[in-house]
This record gives sequence, C-alpha cells and structure tokens, in this order.
Amino acid sequence: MKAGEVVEVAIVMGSTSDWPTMKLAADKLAELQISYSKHVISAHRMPTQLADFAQQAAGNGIDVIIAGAGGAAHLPGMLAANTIVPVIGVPVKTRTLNGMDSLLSIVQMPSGVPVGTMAIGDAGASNAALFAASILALTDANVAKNLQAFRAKQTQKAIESEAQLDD
Ligand code: RP5
Repeated sequence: MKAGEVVEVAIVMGSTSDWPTMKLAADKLAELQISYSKHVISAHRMPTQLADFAQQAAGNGIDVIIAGAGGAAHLPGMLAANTIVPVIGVPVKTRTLNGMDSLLSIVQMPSGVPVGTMAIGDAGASNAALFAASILALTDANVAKNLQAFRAKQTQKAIESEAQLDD
C-alpha cells in the first residue's frame, strides 16, 4: 500500500507465518477487483500499533477489516474493540491444536463487540474475502456485479464437474 492510497479492505495478520493462509483472502479480493492493503500487526507483540491502526481505520477509508491469527488469536477481537468498522476473523490453522484454539478465541466474543468469524484455515480466508465483498456490494454496484459473476461461474463449474467422474 502506497502512502495516501485509500483501500476498501485491510487484511491484517498476527505474523508473517499467517500469510500462506491469508493470501487466499488477498487473491479472492483481487479476483473481485477490490482494493486491499496487507499488514502484520501482532495483538501481543504490537499492542499499541494494533490500537492505533484500528482507531484510524475508518478515517483512512477502510470499509472492512479481515483479521487472521492463530493460537491465542486476540487480533480480530482487539481490532473490533477499537473500531466500528466490521471485522471478519479468520482462525489460522495451528500445528498444536489444528486451529481449534484460534477458532474458539476468535468466535467467543463478549456481547457488545462482534467479530464475524469464518471457518478455520483456507476456506475461512477465502470466505472472508467473499463476505467482505457482500458487505461492499451493498453500496458498490461494481463489486455486486463481480460477486454475482463469481457465483455464476462457481455454479457452472460445479454442474460441469459431474462429467469428470471416473466410470
Ligand atoms: C499469532 O501467533 C499469529 O497470528 C500466528 O498465527 C501465531 C504464531 O506466530 P509466529 O510465532 O509464527 O510469529 O499471533
């Protein structure tokens, strides 16, 4: 992201180790022609930067935040605590507990501070982008058109997949 550039979606992750998962969100946003920025902000290692980022998000023109983290995954919740910009949480799969730790620490938010929690891992990252697109599509006709086209293509692929079954 260049200085002064306004993007629709911010992808935030707790560590560079989350990028292989979170890249699937970035790829999907790119496919739908949605502008995004990517950031490494650790809830535990960079708490001051986390609060600053979230508090400035709306003023910086960010419409949706996608936040992915693993383990004691406090990143999405703490971002949501510092902004009213919608936060979509992606539980990154972990080696020790397979991402159940990430899922539970993201999904179990206290009443009053919501995070839209996706599935663990790759599907969650990809769906986070699609969910962000659905939010943006409410006010952006171009995103709505691209999202409809994506769904139609996906449906067509599923219909045609039957022909690939072996005898
Ligand atoms: C979390 O701790 C990150 O989101 C990452 O999923 C996990 C491990 O981080 P690293 O030790 O790989 O930097 O904060």
